[in-house]
Amino acid sequence: MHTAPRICPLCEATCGLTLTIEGSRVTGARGDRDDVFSKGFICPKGASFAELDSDPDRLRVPLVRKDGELREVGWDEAFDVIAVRLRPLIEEHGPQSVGVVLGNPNVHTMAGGLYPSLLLGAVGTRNIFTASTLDQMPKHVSSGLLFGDALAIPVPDLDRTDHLLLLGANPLESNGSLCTAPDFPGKLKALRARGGTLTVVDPRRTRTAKLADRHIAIRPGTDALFLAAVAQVLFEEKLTDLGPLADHVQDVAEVHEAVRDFTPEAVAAACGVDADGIRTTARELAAAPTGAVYGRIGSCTVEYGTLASWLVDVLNVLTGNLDRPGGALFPLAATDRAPRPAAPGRGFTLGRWASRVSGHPEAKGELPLAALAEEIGTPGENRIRTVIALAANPVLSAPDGDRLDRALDGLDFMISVDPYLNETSLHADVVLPPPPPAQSAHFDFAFNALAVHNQVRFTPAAVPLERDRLDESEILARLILAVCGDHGAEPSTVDALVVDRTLTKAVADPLSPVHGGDPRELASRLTGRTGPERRLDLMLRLGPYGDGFGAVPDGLSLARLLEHPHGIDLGPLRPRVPELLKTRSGRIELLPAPIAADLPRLRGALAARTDTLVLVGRRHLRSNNSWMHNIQALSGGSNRCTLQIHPTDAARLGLEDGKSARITADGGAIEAPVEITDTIRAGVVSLPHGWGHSRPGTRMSVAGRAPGVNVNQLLDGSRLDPLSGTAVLNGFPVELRALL
Ligand SMILES: Nc1nc2c(c(=O)[nH]1)N[C@H]1C(S)=C(S)[C@@H](COP(=O)(O)OP(=O)(O)OC[C@H]3O[C@@H](n4cnc5c(=O)[nH]c(N)nc54)[C@H](O)[C@@H]3O)O[C@H]1N2
Ligand SMILES: Nc1nc2c(c(=O)[nH]1)N[C@H]1C(S)=C(S)[C@@H](COP(=O)(O)OP(=O)(O)OC[C@H]3O[C@@H](n4cnc5c(=O)[nH]c(N)nc54)[C@H](O)[C@@H]3O)O[C@H]1N2
Ligand code: SF4
Ligand SMILES: [Mo]
Repeated sequence: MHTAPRICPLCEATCGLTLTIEGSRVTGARGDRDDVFSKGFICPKGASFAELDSDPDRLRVPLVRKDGELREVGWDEAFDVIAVRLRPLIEEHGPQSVGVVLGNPNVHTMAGGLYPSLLLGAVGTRNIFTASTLDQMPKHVSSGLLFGDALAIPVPDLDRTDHLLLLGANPLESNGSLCTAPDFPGKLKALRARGGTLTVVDPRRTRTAKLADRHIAIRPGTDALFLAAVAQVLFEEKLTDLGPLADHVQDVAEVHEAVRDFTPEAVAAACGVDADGIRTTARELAAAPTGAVYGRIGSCTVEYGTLASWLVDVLNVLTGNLDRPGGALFPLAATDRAPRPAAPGRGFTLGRWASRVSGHPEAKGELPLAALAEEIGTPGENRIRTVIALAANPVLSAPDGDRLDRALDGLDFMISVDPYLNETSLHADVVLPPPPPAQSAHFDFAFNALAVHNQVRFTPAAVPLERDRLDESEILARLILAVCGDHGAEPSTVDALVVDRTLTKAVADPLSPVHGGDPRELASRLTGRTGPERRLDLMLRLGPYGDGFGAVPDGLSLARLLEHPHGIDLGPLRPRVPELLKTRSGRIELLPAPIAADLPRLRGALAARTDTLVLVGRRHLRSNNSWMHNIQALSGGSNRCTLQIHPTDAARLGLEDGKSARITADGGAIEAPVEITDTIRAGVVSLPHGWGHSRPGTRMSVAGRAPGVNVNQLLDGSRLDPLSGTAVLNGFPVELRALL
């Protein structure tokens, strides 16, 4: 029996775990007290790592459809099938006939960080759909427009702030999102213990809201109105103070003009909150020595998601909190681009192309995942005929799974890279299962760039790869080779190509520490046992803390990182403006044109009906989207798919606790057990997502025993935040009826 460190891949907090290993099996997990970032924190999901890793329902070998049935085959045979079928389909129908779907776990694996962009390049399709358009795309769009970089997302400085205004997030259940912070609950408690204040805006009195000094139970979908009113008060009461940031911001007066009509009194009825509460929120935010505004799912996946996301940072700017310690800052990760002298950039453009059927504009190169079914099912040139799904379960995660279900059945060819035979992968012609997490090395490419403290950690595979297994990196590299017509070539050639391309560019760059060097000689100095590890070494060495291949003697490299199995602390977040700005003006563009053009729509919301019942989602600590209901240790108890409703609404509609209700909306009707609770605002009901494991043909035995219902069946995919193409998953109207 021995132990090994492993960074937890199960949520954005990226806690360090200490795995107990017997032989080559993981038998336990506890928090790693020596981890420089998480310092021993663990949650029930991390604690169930062993069960999750050894779930007997995980696929061991590839599946290939033969005579209509999925059969187990060897890896070579699976890739032979892909090579024979995929390339000819692309040649016959063109690259746009391929839809690529990237799901959430891609941000939680090394493979998902390193290969999807290469796959997309190899296929050459614009039909790219990811979980982002069910999630944080509004934030990418607002960051793209404000800062010129869709990936420049400010995070609240949780450890130092004096005041946090948190909207539409429930980190006590989710452990945080777009804000990587192990022990988020502890950080909120510490904020209060040091005399700071916490305001939570959420239609539900969540566990996070219970921790707050003030809870504002807003009517769903109206955060943009609320935030606009807070901005209006800041202007009206002369509470704006940009501080040193003022030199780098344009259009402040224009924003003042744009929010003039959104007074607290004007928005109060629509938001369902009192005007005084909005004024107090503005005054407290302005008065705090430092403060941060932070919005998440409940402010993103709503009708005005991009406007709300934009206003979050407008408030951070107006109060001088953007880019200052204690406010909202931009992390600098070890694999980020090394800082360079400030210079105007290329800016961020929306709508460079549009989806074929409904003409949805692209955002950040993506089309709305809600439009995938119609892109497959609607005849015509460039119809999607082939789908490659990497770590995605859109049949449950995206609107109208029934329609997507039928559409996927009509494809010419489908590949799923997925450890489970679930609601989506059951449609594939080839299923390629990655190994359990303990068998892969881990590095957080995505989340270090969203972390509340700069740090870097790498954990090698904790146990060796089992026989008959391929690392997910190798699976994706082989897929890329098949797309390129190089089936059978060494997977490492994909990594070697990237290394060569990156170094060739670096040696030609006068600002690079390797300027003038020889790419081949530099490549020969990379360490790492695998292609992805060598690529990581390259990124670290050319990154902001890197050794520059010797130019910076104490700098970072993979070898140096391996000497620190519990990670290296890179210090608290530091100001990065203006160096990080990539707008055309070289400044923060506070009122971008697409935002200004969307504001009249928000004005319309002032007069919206407030008497309809609307639905919001919720998360449970022992769950994760659609794929962790198969772990016995995490199932049952309060982690259930119930319809939460306020007592007054239940009484009015004749609903009884524990009995079923029929819920009807745009996309159809579902039935769920009623849970009466006064923790939800009247006029609002809540159902969690990721349930509905009752479709025949899946192989998830535990999940199938308590299947729940799919909330996304209530949607037909037509409700989108127009600027980002993000599905409206929160705050849509529903009708209820009691069932006997
Ligand atoms: N109504 C409603 N719908 C929602 C949401 C909501 O709040 N309300 N939330 C949305 C959000 S934020 C998100 S991110 C999406 C998530 O939706 P998806 O992107 O579909 O992600 P998951 O549901 O987590 O499913 C992940 C898939 O990846 C597989 N998987 C797990 N680990 C690995 C791995 O290591 N490698 C590979 N290749 N596959 C793996 C799982 O088996 C599963 O099939 O759902 C969205 N849908
Ligand atoms: N345990 C667990 N952890 C997870 C996940 C999981 O499924 N389970 N999923 C992971 C993923 S993919 C993500 S993206 C993150 C998400 O992390 P969070 O953003 O923290 O997600 P939620 O817990 O869904 O919290 C969203 C909150 O918004 C509220 N809300 C709904 N509509 C509105 C609205 O219009 N306005 C306001 N102000 N609030 C509203 C809901 O009541 C809910 O409490 O969690 C991650 N972590
Ligand atoms: S908080 Fe997230 S990263 Fe930490 S142990 Fe739990 S699931 Fe894993
Ligand atoms: Mo997400």
